[in-house]
Amino acid sequence: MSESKLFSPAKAGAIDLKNRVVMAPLTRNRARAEDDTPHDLHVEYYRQRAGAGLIVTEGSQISPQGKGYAWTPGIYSDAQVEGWKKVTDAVHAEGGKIVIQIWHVGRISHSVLQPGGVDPVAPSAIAANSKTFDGTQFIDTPMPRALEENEIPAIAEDFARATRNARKAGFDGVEVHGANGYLIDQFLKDGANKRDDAYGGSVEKRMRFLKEVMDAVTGAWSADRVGIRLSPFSNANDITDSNPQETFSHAIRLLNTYGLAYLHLVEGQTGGPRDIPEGGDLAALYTLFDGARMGNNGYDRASAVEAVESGALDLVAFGRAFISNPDLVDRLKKKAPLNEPDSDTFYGGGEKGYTDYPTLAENSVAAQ
Ligand code: 8OZ
Repeated sequence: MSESKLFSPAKAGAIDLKNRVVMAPLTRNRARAEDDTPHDLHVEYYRQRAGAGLIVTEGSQISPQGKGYAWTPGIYSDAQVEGWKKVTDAVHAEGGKIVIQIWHVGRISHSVLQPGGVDPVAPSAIAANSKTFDGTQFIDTPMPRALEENEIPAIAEDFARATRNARKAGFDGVEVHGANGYLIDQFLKDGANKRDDAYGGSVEKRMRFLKEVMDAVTGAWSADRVGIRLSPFSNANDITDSNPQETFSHAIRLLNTYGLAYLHLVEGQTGGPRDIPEGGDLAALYTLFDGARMGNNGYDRASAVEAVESGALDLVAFGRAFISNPDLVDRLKKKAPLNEPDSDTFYGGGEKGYTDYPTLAENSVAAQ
């Protein structure tokens, strides 16, 4: 029996992947509370999942200001770099590849999560009708402060520092989080960006922040080690755009000028239906892009095999299935049943629901 192309090697820019199954970025809220540092639990969690062709880590804040939820890890301090180094060493020892997702949440935060208790920042002073998690409960995201024009370049520089730190920590590359209603998406989409300066108004102006971030990141590491995640049609975190097909066609043309490792698209609503609104065309967006195409959202074995064999995608990212199946690639190869994820342990806590999901071999021992 010939194996599906899903299990064949691929390249994402300069990164060689042993198969085309990607572990999607997954927020798990288990960093050390005092300094947002990943630790031994993260080493074990990512080591267990090194069978993926590529692991994309959970979103990791580029600065204290970029944090939006309790216990998400950072990639701005030396202690965080040291913590991540242990993770990348463990994944590499198992023959895996791993990139870090670098993140600034913008308005999806709260003063209780911000240094000095200040308001979170955004392109415009428009509150998102959304929630964040403060470590105890879900709380409404508040009215943000609109960034001054002269504050914005420093945020792009924070992305550059995060990229240099990722390199020091031994990652194979970085994924810029441009999706799901966080800061880059807030600048891109006109529902959240009402600026009338150089960073808002026309599509070109709304893309300026993205351009400054990509200039900074690709200045810190070669572009063939840099991927980006976008969610053109998602309304996650109360984000809207009046013409996403046009906005994201422009954005992808801009991204093509860098020679990036990959484009990662959330297809439809983040963690929800795959439906695309009237006038939207995902295939057209993928076709515009000149690098590896990674798709995500609700794929199963059959739809992932089909997407890769038809040539629609080069790589398929699985989220929930990787939470509960550390050996997901092995299971997909064997068409074995999957463990069901327990949503009560997705966010926060310790090893329960994190590093204690059984492999196929452990399942069969348990069944005896
Ligand atoms: C779930 C919970 C908190 C954050 C995203 C980083 O949607 C997230 C996230 C997901 O991209």
